[in-house]
Amino acid sequence: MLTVYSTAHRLHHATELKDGVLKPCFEMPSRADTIRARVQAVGLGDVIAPRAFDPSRYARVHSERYVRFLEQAWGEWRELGREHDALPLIWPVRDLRSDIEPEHIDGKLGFYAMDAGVAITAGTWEAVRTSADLALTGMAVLEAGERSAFALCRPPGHHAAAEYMGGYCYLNNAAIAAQAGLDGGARRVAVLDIDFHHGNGTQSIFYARDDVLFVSLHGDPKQSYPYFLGHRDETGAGAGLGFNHNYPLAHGTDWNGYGAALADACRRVAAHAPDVLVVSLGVDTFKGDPISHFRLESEDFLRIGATIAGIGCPTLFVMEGGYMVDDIGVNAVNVLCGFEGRS
Ligand code: OKP
Ligand code: ZN
Repeated sequence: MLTVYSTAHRLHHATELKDGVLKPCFEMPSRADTIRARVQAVGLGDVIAPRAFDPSRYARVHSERYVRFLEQAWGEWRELGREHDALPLIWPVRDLRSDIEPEHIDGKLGFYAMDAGVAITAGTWEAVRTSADLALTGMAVLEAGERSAFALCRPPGHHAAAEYMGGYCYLNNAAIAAQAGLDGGARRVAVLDIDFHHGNGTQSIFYARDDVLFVSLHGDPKQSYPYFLGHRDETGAGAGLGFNHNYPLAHGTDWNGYGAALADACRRVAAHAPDVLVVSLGVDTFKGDPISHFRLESEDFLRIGATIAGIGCPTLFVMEGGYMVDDIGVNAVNVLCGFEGRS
């Protein structure tokens, strides 16, 4: 399996507001480099650089003004003489108006963010757009005839929706790749999200559409971030009714509960008969993850890969979360090895 990787991710290393304190993000550069090292250690396949795509490709699933905001936010912040990471501090909840884009950067940050886990720094845009380009390059690899590819994206993407960032995510790499698959001729695409956290952004982007099936296994939003989406009764809207399926699972879920839910989720994906499958690959379901609450063991990730392979469809793996840096290399690559029938 080819891996698409770039060192550009290192340009993004930010702080987040966590437990009331400004701290370095758990989503840190060593994550991607740990996974890349494991890809090479097991001889998964060649590591290739991404092609550069035009931002109009990102605007197939995001609004143009949101993409422009991401590109310009750091400059606007710096014009005010600020040097620390740009973070939002006010949000248009419920009866506040969200139909008018503010002009001031402080207003824009709140307008385009769902939480304070998405700092913008000097290198953020370059890292973010390269991350999306990794996913687009991965989709191009499949279109060239490969059965699978691994886009080693960082920052991740699945919390980012058409017009907002959140949870370490800025551009939705998986959604951008899924849309590229359709634009390249696929008639049906599925996105299977196995990150511990619900992929609210991906769900939101495709919620009213029947050409992209979204299926997600995640910590129950009653107990887990992102709290405000990911319940079982969210099954799609309009033409998209029946094309969204959530499997909220309780804290403490181990392979017993997880394996059964995954088998059911994969049956649904196979029934959609996708021309291409995008997997939002998070390994924060691991028992030792510092910010998540499932109990999967490293060997379970081999089983996940084998179960996904059973769908029998060209598959693009897009890296999402996973925060215990020492183990995420083994766990992420175990999914890919399991998919290939290796142990
Ligand atoms: C991203 B991915 C708010 C941040 C709360 C965010 C967790 C994001 C997980 N200050 N924590 O799905 O692994
Ligand atoms: Zn996650």
